[in-house]
Amino acid sequence: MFDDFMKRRKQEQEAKSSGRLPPGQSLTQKFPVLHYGPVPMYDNLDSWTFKISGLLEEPKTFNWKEFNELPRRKMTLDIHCVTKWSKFDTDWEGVHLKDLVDQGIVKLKPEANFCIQQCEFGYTTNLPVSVMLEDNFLLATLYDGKPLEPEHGYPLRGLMGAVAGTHADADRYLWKGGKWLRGLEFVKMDQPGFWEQAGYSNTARIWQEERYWR
Ligand SMILES: Nc1nc2c(c(=O)[nH]1)N[C@H]1C(S)=C(S)[C@@H](COP(=O)(O)O)O[C@H]1N2
Ligand SMILES: [Mo]
Repeated sequence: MFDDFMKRRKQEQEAKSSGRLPPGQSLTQKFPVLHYGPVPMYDNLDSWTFKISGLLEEPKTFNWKEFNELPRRKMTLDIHCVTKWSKFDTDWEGVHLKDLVDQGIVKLKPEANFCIQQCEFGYTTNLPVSVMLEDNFLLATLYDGKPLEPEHGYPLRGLMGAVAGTHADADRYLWKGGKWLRGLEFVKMDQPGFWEQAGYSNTARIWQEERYWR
């Protein structure tokens, strides 16, 4: 017990001095669960769809099988929660928006400035499209090589993290990834989402410690 504690303290000191731990954060080995409202339960994914709508040349709807046939990526990210825990080296697999854009599967209109993640039960969160095209955001279906746990967003979540060793402007707190994701809507004007309207920072940049705006 005490050894574990000392080990964690040591790792945390190292993480801080290496600049990998953002201001005000502590390291955890666990994977805490955080959200508002119930966890959706699926008997099967037969009627699950993923809709891409708004400012694009043609709207798209994918069923679960089609979604899994899209180009895929694996990513390892450090994740940082606004409630002050950080977890290093988390392994994810899923679909990256940039691949969909590069391969012409999603054709954005030039005025598509922001993207709203639309989740079960009406949860939304908003990001500039430029941020979602970076290497620290994924539409994730697998964590640690396995389907997501229900409470972590099964079957699909937006995942926002940071690439270890970089301090990118695109690095945002974890709430910028919506669990139980069912669609993306591209819009011209920004639309603050659920936590943003509840008082969390709209921009949520971790290295600037943008946690709350009131
Ligand atoms: N649909 C939905 N997604 C959500 C939330 C939520 O309330 N509903 N909370 C966000 C918050 S505040 C955080 S910190 C992360 C937590 O993800 P985790 O439970 O997998 O750790 O999910 C985010 N995604
Ligand atoms: Mo959070």
